[in-house]
Amino acid sequence: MTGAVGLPSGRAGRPVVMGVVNVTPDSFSDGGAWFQPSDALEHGRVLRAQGADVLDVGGESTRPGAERPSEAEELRRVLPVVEALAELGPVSVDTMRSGVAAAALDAGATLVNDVSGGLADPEMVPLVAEREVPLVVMHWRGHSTSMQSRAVYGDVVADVRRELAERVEAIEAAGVPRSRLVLDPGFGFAKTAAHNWEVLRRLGELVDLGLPVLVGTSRKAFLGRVGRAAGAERAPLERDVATAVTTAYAAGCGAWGVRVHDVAAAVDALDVAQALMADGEPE
Ligand code: PMM
Repeated sequence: MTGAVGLPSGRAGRPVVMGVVNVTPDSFSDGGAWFQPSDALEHGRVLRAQGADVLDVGGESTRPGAERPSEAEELRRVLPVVEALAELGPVSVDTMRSGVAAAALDAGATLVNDVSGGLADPEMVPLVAEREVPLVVMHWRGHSTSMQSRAVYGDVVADVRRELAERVEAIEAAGVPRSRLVLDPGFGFAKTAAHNWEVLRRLGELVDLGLPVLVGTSRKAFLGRVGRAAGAERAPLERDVATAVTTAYAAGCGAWGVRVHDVAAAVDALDVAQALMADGEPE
């Protein structure tokens, strides 16, 4: 094994832009447009050219109610794409399976994005400890088939904050230093629209935990409904302007990074946010 891998950073002081490459037939956000490896590769190249700092390659849809693919199928989907895209720059693998993470790291990925925060597979945290790579620890309460029944909170922000802090403690105790962890509140995972809005409004309380925070609101359903009558929601592909707004807002709250489908819009939004937060005339 070579030495430990650090966290990626954003260009020119901007937050990190993680571009989504879903190699799935059934993701809510892009309707399976990149299911063929050649299409996923081409899409990844475009996102990289648009300014993505990291490409997040995933082979399992986590939309509410989704059935899981087998591990063999997940490997078949992601490995060729990870291998080819890793030649162009940093790649993360979006998986809950340690076997898929291990193979993706062997193929050139340098970051693991586990939406279960290491809970779904007990071998995930030991693998990340051994490989000395960064880990995105998302707030998670169960697989997609059952997660919406778990959307029960006292104070959603306090509960997410506490559950993430507990994960950090357990993961650190298992040998992954906190300097390699990124937290993610898990928008849309075991959360109603009201919960998502509350977490986004109070994002600063999660940033205050002192670890980098990744924000994944891109194209999610709660952005589709706002301002629209019931039955007139924006379709997923019509949510990129709304996502650009949450991206700029996340930057203002001190987020470390955003996970987005429309990378060009995110880069624009972050440039404007950065100009707003700077002193004097922007460059
Ligand atoms: N959302 C999805 C998948 N992976 N990973 C992180 N860290 N955070 C998220 O919010 C997240 C994720 C589901 O949406 P997709 O269809 O856009 O991949």
